Amino acid sequence: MFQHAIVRTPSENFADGLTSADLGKPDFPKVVAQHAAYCDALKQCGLDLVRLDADLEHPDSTFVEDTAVLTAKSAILARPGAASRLGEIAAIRNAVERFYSTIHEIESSGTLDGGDICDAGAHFFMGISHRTTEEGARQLGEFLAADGYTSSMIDIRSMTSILHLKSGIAYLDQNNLIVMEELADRKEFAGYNLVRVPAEESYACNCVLVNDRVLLPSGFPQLNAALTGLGYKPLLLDMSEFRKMDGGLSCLSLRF
Ligand code: CIR
Repeated sequence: MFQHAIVRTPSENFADGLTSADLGKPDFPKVVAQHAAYCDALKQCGLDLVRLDADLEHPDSTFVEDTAVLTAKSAILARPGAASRLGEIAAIRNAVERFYSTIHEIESSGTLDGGDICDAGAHFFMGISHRTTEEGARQLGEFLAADGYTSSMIDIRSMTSILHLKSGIAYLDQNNLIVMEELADRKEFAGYNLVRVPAEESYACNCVLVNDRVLLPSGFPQLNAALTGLGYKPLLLDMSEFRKMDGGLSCLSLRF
């Protein structure tokens, strides 16, 4: 069970962040409203929120998941692959120090975005992307191994459809792995109960199990039905404004 989540208020210059999406400019009042609804959903799932102030220096800083990997045993501070995001780590370090006695960090020359790291129980999938290098993943793998977790790398550098590994997969529980069609036949995922998501719904692959609910972007009826059929209780959230900045649902919080 998760007890806490770190979130960060979007800054007024949110629209100045990085994006490759061609979906238009985010509407700031809607960004604020969608973020508030997201925070309410986390509270509804029973989490206490640590809310960090908006940071005008870092318009992407509301995507806190990219800045750390938090496990039951330790916190690993990431080292974002985008230079404009490196300065986001300091505030996250302060926030996690309250909760973790063991804090590691990814060091140069490695880079790693938390959005590439999928916690699948005792195993972690680490996406090698345009943000996360093999060296960054190697360092994370060592920290995880010291805590008794296994890990493996999945190269997504040839894919243009996703920014991070978790843009295309999500592990829930009970061996259930949500996966976009384009990744579904990767040998690494054999052995999981795959919930294959058709291309037109692949944005919704980035969903997250938070205690007894699955937070799921609204507007994706096939995945909603599949999750309901498996016994999950989806809690739908409008993510339209975050999607415009390549943001997935999971990246708006660090849950632990
Ligand atoms: C970026 O390009 O870094 C941000 N605009 C979006 C990051 C989204 N992160 C995520 O989905 N894990």
